[in-house]
Amino acid sequence: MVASEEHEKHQQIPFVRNQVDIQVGLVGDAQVGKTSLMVKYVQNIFDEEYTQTLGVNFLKRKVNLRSTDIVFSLMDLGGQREFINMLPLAAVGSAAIIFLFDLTRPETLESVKEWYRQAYGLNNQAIPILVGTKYDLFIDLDEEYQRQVSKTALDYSEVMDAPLVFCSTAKSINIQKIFKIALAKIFSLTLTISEIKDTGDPILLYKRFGSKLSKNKSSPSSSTKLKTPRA
Ligand SMILES: Nc1nc2c(ncn2[C@@H]2O[C@H](COP(=O)(O)OP(=O)(O)OP(=O)(O)O)[C@@H](O)[C@H]2O)c(=O)[nH]1
Ligand SMILES: [Mg+2]
Repeated sequence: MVASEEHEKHQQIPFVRNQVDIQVGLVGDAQVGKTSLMVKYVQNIFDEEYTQTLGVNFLKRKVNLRSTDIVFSLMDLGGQREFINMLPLAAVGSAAIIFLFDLTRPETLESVKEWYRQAYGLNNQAIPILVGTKYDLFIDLDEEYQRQVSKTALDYSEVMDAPLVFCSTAKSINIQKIFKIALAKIFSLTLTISEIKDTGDPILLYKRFGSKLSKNKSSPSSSTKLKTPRA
């Protein structure tokens, strides 16, 4: 084959990018905002109306990481207790599991213990990420309540060795960052996103959590009782 033909042949070969599929599970009590977060991240839509998830929702989103296409398969489990038998669909095979609670309903943070215990029993390799939702409503609640929830959430994230993010799907706060953190922790990459630590701000803490080398994870056992929020 002459040189010019060789050249032409090379040009006809399409450039094939690597593709890596990553499953991420979303779990937490009913109405904490799991479906809203997933739909916002994948379709950039927010719906104020609640539609209960019956079983499991599934959406995909592709992102680029250097020369690789990462395809996120997001598995969103309905939070009603009756769907707990479908937890394996969200937990088994997931590289990361996002545990969501509603920042305005402290009992949903308390429930994370049980969600974590059950999910961890099915998959103890997944990176856990703890996400407090509805930050837009949380900032209108009294400061003492905010301080207490933030402290308890941090206690939980420490025991779970999970990055902690407060987000608002309604106001598009910290949504993309949750998945950037998931990706970084799964592949042990360095992230340059600034951390946010102050009470009243949309907390974003990830640097010291979720290192693949960390071992002794256990369930949160914090007995701190949270007060009911006041507007
Ligand atoms: N203000 C505010 N409302 C939100 C936010 N995220 C979700 N919601 C609302 O909270 C309600 C519940 O959201 P969903 O995403 O359906 O909750 P879910 O966790 O999927 O609930 P289940 O499917 O029953 O497990 C809906 O009315 C949403 O519009 C948020 O960031 N801010
Ligand atoms: Mg749902």
